[in-house]
Amino acid sequence: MGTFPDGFLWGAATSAHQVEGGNDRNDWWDWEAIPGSIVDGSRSGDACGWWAGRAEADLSMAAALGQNAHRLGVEWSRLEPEEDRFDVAAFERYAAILDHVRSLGMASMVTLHHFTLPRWAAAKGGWTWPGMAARLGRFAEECGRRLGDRVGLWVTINEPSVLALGGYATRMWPPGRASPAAYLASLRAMLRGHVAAVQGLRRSSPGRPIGIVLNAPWFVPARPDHPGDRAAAWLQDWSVTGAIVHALDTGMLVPPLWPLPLEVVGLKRSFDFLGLNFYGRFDVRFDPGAPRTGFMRHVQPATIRSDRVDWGQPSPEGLTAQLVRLSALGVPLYVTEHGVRDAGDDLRPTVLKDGVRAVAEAIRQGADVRGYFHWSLVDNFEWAEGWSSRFGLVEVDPVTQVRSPRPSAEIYATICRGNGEGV
Ligand code: IFM
Repeated sequence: MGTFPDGFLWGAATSAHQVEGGNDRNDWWDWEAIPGSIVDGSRSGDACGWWAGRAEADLSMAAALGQNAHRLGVEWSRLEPEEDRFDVAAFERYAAILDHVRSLGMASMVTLHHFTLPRWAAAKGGWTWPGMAARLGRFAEECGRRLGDRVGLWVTINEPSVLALGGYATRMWPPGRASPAAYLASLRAMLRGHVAAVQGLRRSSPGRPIGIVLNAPWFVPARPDHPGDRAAAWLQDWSVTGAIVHALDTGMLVPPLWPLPLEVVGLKRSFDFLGLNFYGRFDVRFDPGAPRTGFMRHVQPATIRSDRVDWGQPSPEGLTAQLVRLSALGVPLYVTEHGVRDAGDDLRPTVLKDGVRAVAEAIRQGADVRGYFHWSLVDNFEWAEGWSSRFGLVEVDPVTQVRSPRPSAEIYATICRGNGEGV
């Protein structure tokens, strides 16, 4: 037997708002309309046309490219356009998409909350509204009831720390709160939302594995022996990843999430698997002259960087390290996203192959990794980057909707068909 177990999931990931098009009832639709909010002035618009019918062709293309699984999202604002009013036709459209996935022999992983909020929930304050967690729980229960028999794996929330950073600590994303207190409050609320979603899904979709997806960048000291760099790297990791992993592991909020240890009832080990989204390594340097960025700076080379966003330096070692770290929690792991901003497909072949080797190395070191989902199947609406950052194995022209597979699509197909061997 090779390194990757039989039944390993090889797929790509997408999220609802980024590919569907016409999602005009959520907070992102409104945010995109604010001048200056999207770097290239673009809008999600028709996105990749999945809602209008292109999902099936793209998923068939994924299957033809050797993929045996797909991670997709459902859009809360479609399914619950007004508080407590669920849209039966929208559930039917997702049921049709999931039936298509199944008819292709592919497994599905479905994310309930991937950054966007229905307008009615955003209007109440989003993740700083005290009722938010319970609303996610109610929504999750309804999704379980109506779609549960079609879903392989459920994900409650995608990347709480990234949403908290973009929307609550800064003004990059809605609701643009730019407040450290809101950052922490939103994280606490998302952890509670995860618990409520798990409870809702357990009631309506019993027996289906449920997980949460964490983005865990690899923060390393720029000068390995420098005490200031070491402390800064540790602190950044702790506030972005470590405190959340600790909370999921023990059920306890500790600083900076809460000043004194505080239990969140139901949180401890409230997941059947964990998803890791991994993009890169950040070299952290202590900088006494940078109080606004917590006395630290990132000094890694600008490999996956746009004018406003840095995804870090591609780092197979970091991917292995984070998988091995999460394996300490004792549940199966999935790489739920890994990829690179690279319209020219210059870096992607190497990032992809190195990434798969890094997963193999984590498995050799004892991590129970069950799948790898590349971000992304197709170019899509990259949040505040608009259409200016391209992550697809397949290029998409958002105007003509023409698809053009990049060389990486075929490289990945060979990996998928060979179950990861011989990379
Ligand atoms: O496009 C995003 C995705 O929605 C969440 N994880 C990171 C990706 C690339 O930035």
